[in-house]
Amino acid sequence: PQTIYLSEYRVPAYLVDNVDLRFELFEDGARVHSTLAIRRNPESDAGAAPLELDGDSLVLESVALNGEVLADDAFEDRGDRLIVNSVPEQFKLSVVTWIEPQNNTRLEGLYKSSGMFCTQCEAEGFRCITFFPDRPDVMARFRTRVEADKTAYPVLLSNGNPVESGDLDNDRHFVTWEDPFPKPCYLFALVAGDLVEKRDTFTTCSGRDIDLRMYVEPRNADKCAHAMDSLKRSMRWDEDVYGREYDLDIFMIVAVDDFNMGAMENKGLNIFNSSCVLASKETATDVAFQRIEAIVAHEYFHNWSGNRVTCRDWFQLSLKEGFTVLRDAQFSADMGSDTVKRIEDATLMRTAQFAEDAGPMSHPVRPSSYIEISNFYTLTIYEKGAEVVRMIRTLLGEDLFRKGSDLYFERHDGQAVTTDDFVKAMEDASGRDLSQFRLWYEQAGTPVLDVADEFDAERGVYRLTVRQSIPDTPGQTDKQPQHTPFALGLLDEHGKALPLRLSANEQDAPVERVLELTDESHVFEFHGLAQKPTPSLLRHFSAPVRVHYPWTREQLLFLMSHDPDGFNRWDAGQRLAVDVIQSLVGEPKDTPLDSRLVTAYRHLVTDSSLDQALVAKMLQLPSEAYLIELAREADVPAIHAARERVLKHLAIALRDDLVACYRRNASGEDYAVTPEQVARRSLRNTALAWLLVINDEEGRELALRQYREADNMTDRMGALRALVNSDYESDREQVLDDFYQRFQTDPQVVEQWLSVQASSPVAGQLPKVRALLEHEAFDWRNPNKVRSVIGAFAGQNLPGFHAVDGSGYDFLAEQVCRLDDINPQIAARLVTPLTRWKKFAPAYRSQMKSALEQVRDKSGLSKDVYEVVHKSLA
Ligand code: BAL
Ligand code: ZN
Repeated sequence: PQTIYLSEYRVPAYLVDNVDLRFELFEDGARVHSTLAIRRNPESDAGAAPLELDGDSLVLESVALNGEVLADDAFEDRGDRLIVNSVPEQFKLSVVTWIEPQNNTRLEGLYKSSGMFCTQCEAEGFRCITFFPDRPDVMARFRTRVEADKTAYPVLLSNGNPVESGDLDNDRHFVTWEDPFPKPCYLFALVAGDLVEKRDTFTTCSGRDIDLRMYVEPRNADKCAHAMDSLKRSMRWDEDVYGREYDLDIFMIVAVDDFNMGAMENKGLNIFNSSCVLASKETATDVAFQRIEAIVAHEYFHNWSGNRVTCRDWFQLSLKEGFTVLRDAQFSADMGSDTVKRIEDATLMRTAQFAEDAGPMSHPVRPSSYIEISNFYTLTIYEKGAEVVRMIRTLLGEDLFRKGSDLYFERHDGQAVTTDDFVKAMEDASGRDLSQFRLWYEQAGTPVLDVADEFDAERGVYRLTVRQSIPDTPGQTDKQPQHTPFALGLLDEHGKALPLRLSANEQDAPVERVLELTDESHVFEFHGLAQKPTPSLLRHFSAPVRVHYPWTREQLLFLMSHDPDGFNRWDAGQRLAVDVIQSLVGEPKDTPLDSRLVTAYRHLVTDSSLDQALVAKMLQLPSEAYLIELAREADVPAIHAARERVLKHLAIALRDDLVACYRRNASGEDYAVTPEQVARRSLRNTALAWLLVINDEEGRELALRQYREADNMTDRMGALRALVNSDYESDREQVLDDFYQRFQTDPQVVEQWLSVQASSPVAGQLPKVRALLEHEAFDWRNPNKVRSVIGAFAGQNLPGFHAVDGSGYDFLAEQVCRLDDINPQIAARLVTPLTRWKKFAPAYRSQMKSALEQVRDKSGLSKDVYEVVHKSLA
């Protein structure tokens, strides 16, 4: 397969001003009539070069230029390319293609899901619909006529506004849509199906009424309210916080069951994976409710950060994704708790993005090459990209950041631009020099900050030395220090925040500062201190870096209960738990455990005056995935055993407190996804899980009762998960059966049922996971089902996946090979856990590598999987 390089970017030789599409949809295929108004690009030096259009899996029926059907020798159909040799400066090209959506299992382009037609065009799916310059810097106005059987497909949708509709012969009908905004073809969408419509309206800040519509299958009609409310909140928030008003008269959301991604921001017609949009309290957990709110917001925010201003090329993907993830994170923080949201984001970064950045697919936020762009919808592009924009905001301050964002949207509205254009707008609006900061986009790898301190008692000066280093990553060595905001505070021995005087005579010094790191090493002196303070470093996770500082357990315990910064209180608790667990890895079972951990956790469980949302987070022990990421050579069974020991030790010591915590957090009120209620349910379910870890009989009874009596999925699933992960085998089977009987007709709930089993770390799970693949509910063509079983097993059942006999690795290799023929994008995602083979202890490493080699040697490997596997074996 061919590698694409950023350095080889050239402006398009031809531009498309208008696209006229006509879709004839049938059961055995679809005929697509496309007429493109094309002209030479005055900015291109390609002159009268042949016209080249991208294509994939298309049957070409005819080509006409300015209405004249072209003879066979006037063009060349190379399958992935249609070349028209001689074209005038400006012309209309009409192409008719035949496609088979019903057989499209890759779910790229036009395909069928539960009987409806739908599309996914980002990144390069439009070329599976018709021949087109499939690149984001070709922006055109689309007019789309959809024709289909009226009974089977009463709803016909595309981007923009409906301008015409009517009946056709043979019980068919049509609707024509016109999108007034020029857009790249990756934002094209079409839906045809038998769907119910839910309507609402939103009045924008300038007084325009927007028609909001959700389209779902009839069985999901009662699961739309949360997404609709989330949408209205997002629309208001984007006006208030970023000054962005919606621009079309209609905004539509469609839910589909078979979808590779979470959702897609097609102009005016967002298409969602059902699991990321449909919710009722009976079927969705709190986490799902919050995820839906965030994703609805994310897709909506793309209307400006992505659609009005889009990417010049796919190397710039983080231009829209990083910025939009930051925007949705700000929104979620405003809707709930800022600290909790930050904890969740930092956890994802430190557990998964850092692992990606230290692995074989490590790449900069703006990559410089790729084989298959679908492989670059990564945590680095999304989450690290968001952290990079967040750092700009931290460096500029909120007001200048907003000025920069306003300038960016104003300057580039209707354009396809680069991450550099974004940074330039921030520079121009703020007057700040971000030239060194740009390295965050160019250099891969997680920077390490080594922090050392000393106290000069005589001078009352506390000296902090911060050294920055960035590890080598594939293709990149000898990196330059990056411009990094480093937020910190200092505490005295009572936990009081100390003024941070950078010189002896500084008046009114703040108690928190954002220091700016630009050199490899910095020394900061803080004056006027009576005693050596306790540092609270990298507050709010002010940069996506690892901080190494020789914290003592006393310091961590102190910060855990005294740091005024909630994020760092949580962080101190995590560091302490990590330290305790790590000290037990591979040690004999009777190695004593630091009793101070019990004291600290007892305080959390019993003191209801603490912020309960924060406590709910602090009670989550560091995950196995995080402990693996921190290990030099991970021995997963040993890590699992050490973590289990700590968990059991805490649960035994706090047994009565846990029961009391469980009872105290019983919910008497109507279900609502408020931060208070979410915290309560989380605490209650944590207490339950811990009680079942130690086979507590009362805990078991509480779990069974909670399972039976729950009026919402958070509680039912909390009880189910606790039982499934417990040693109570017959209860486990019974509740699993009951759950399936109750919810078998609801795909989103069945996904949760599959996932809770596949991710359960109880021993001997692999045969059960294999059995799930044979279950009537499983479907190889549905990405959610695949993720719920295979993804959950390899990504969450870490002791099962890393079984010492290598059976977990062989299982994954086998399934990836099978899936590669059905849906390469999903196959390439699923193989990820194997690609981290270098991270593990030698016995595991070699078996992982040979499983990867099995995948590599599969015949007809897709370029998606090829890229991931070859890079990780290099
Ligand atoms: N653009 C792909 C889906 C998303 O990030 O919103
Ligand atoms: Zn996005």
